[in-house]
Amino acid sequence: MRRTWRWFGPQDRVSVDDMLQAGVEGVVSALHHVPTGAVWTPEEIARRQAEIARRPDGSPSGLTWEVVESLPVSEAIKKHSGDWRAHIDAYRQSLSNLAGAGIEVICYNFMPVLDWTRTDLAWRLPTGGTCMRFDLIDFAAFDIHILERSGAREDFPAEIAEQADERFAAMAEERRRQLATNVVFGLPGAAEHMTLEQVREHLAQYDRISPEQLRQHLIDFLSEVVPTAERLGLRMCCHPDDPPFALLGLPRVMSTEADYRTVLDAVPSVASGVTLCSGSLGARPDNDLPGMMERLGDRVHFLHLRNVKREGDAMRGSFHEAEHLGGDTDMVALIAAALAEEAKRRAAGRADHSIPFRPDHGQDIMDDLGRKAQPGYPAIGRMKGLAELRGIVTALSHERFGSRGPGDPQAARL
Ligand code: DNO
Repeated sequence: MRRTWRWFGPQDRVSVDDMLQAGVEGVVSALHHVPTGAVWTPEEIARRQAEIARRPDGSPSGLTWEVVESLPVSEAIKKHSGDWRAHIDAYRQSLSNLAGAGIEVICYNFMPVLDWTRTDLAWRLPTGGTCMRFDLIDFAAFDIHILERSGAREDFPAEIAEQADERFAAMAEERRRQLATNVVFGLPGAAEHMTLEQVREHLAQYDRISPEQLRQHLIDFLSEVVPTAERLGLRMCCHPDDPPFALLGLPRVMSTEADYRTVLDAVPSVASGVTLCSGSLGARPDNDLPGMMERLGDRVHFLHLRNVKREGDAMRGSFHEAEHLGGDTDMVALIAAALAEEAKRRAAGRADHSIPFRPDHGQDIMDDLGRKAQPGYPAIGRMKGLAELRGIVTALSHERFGSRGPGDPQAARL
């Protein structure tokens, strides 16, 4: 398993040296400044590669850009509207330019309007550290009372809507403003402070798009770009919905194992695969992460290892981002399944037998608390996660004590 780390570019408060000190082998990055739908040019790709290759003192870092996260899919492609065909051509051109630069793994998602959503970006833990949290009652208060989306109340169980009424009534003006900012943080254009009116406009455009239709648009998109990816030797991998349930009346189609199975079967090429994000998928009690790794494994091209603690048994409920070995996902079993998949690939002679993983998100602890890195992407919290995950990988791979895959007598002990 290859240790990777998400880096947002030179403005990232976590430096190339920090990555080296954390024990990173490869870098995950994206050209966040290129507008969605436009081509990633060879020049811009080469510039980011050079930034990754150089330490702050100018000496070589020895690191390379190994995974793209994300090459974003435009809203036009998701809706089959406007310039969507031109955006597909641009997507293919970007894939070709990335392949030309030697980058093979391309992560993307197919969430309409929203990327990830939380109600708290810095929720205080008993230790004094902070983490991100999704509180369903706060979210309902936003949807019903701040966004005032028509039909919002009916989208929640009656008791949640009532609790949201009470919570909103007691909420200070400052918290109302902060809640709105937190929820729309993942919306495209959030950096330009999208107004609530603009959010409503984006949402309205999905009024007539059912989940079945959105799924078909995803399959259409893959049918168009996967042959190109295949020819170029690339591995595309779809990130799940985060959180993995319907929000704001939007269709969501990559939330469960069945969702993945449908899309993988519809475009049966190894170039179309999965970003298995244990944190996103783990927010639903019916997602069995080690089992998904076992069953979807041959198409998993990228792993996001993160843990969430669900605050109840509901299929759609509150959760917070736990420590990497805390929370509800059995991380040891998940990593064992990933190592077993790698062993199968080695036996089959697959060149992609080493699966890149990154410690996804981290709690803000120690010096992270003043550093103001991207929410979810602190230096020390992620380094702690990486160290813990690396310990499991090392132990399970140990030639005397660990499992080296199926058939190994040690495997039974896991
Ligand atoms: C959040 C991330 C997501 C992810 C995209 C992938 O921290 O995991 O924003 O990068 O959904 O396309």
